[in-house]
Amino acid sequence: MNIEDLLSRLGVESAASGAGLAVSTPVDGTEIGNVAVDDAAAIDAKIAAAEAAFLAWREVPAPKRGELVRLLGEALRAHKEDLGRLVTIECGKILSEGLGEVQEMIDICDFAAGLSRQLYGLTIASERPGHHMRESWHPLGVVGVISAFNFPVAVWSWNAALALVCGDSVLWKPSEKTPLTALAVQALFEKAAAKFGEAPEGLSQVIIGAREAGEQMVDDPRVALVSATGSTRMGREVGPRVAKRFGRTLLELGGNNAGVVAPSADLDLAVRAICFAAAGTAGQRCTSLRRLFVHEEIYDALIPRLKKAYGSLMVGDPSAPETLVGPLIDRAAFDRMHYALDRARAQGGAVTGGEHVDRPGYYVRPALVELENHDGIVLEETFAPILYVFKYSDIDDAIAMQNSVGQGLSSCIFTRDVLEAERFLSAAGSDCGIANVNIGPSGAEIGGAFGGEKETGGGRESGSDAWKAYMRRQTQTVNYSSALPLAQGVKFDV
Ligand code: UN1
Repeated sequence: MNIEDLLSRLGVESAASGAGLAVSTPVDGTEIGNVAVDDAAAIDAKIAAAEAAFLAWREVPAPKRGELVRLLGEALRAHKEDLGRLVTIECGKILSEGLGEVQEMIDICDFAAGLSRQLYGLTIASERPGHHMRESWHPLGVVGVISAFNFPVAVWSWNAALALVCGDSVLWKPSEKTPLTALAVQALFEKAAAKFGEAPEGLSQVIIGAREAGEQMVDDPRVALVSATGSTRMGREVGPRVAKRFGRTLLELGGNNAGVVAPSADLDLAVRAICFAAAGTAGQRCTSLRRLFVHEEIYDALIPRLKKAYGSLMVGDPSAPETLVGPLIDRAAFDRMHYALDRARAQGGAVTGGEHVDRPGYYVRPALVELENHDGIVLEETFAPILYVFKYSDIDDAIAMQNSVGQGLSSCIFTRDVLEAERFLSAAGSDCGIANVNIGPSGAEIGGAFGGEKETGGGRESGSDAWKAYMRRQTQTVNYSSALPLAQGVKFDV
């Protein structure tokens, strides 16, 4: 596939401006582009343009703003195949997942277009006669989006589609590993904006650069909300920096997601779900399954089946239809996987799989690690297809163990026992932002709020009422009488 043709169909002039940031594909490690980077002055100008765009956009009626997002969804529908392929080439996920990622973008555009007529506030009973109170939601300002390589386009859309209908402008700093897909999405946005006809200049822009580019956006008081997706380490830097200037953050950070397989589980279903969640996307989702607690009664029935299924997973070219596991993103990811496996072995783990697959790029066989003690490397998120497996005998112990990590993104239980399932979902159950029954922890739909607790950062993106993070709340009290009764019965007669 000629990358220049693909980009030009998506509306990107050239991927070879030659000015600074080299882009390579994890498919075989070759260079596929070299894109111009924004220096500090260019970023400053983009922030200024975003601020000016916000001032105009906030006065456009929300349903009209929704029309722009609807047009963006149409552009994405028309270019789903090309953009999905570009995602596969640039970040290495298999084609059906590349296409699925674009589908998530389309879905959130549909959701946001509907939402643009439903940015509801409350009416509140006033304690004073002749008064009424209400709560209004107003546009917030410039929204800065920092996204990671593993969902190079969808994460932007979960933020941008909501931010745009909420009346905000958007500045996007994509991962430096995946700038081409960002430029393609920007081109599609511009196509939609041209069709819409009334979008202010600078309403949605991309900033290309490395860490300093993100830092400049994070520190700039004109950026009202920084929505950052990535590692907990990154969030620990972004959070305090934005808080220092009293800006807002929406953090969607690391996960160390677990699954519990209970005695009554449908094992066929569990094996399929575990393979997709732990080995799919080469373990490079923040929702990937990383720890599995298997009840002692079914351990010897499940684990051999899981090993057999692991052994049959096709690892290779992510564009080939039979492939289920594509490459790791780069050498550093490959090294981190091997470091984790070495540590697991040193902790007494029995490793199955995990071998390097001999072809250009960094391809590995997904690894299963059977362990007795839940500690050490298990408590860390390694962005690779490693599944740590433990035996349990008591459901409450399994839940306590699943909760005993820093992260709190996603979780699941495989059971046909309704009491156990409800216990897992109860206040005393999973402590994660996402808890599933008879489904793996990954592959969430856009309709729910997406994000997690503890070191995952607490932010929620996408569905439900996540839109509220992109607006400011105003409590309004109106006196329609000619008296001036004070709240709480205070007397102040002048
Ligand atoms: C991520 O890996 O950053 O639930 C997000 C899922 C996707 C989102 C993953 N909808 O796996």
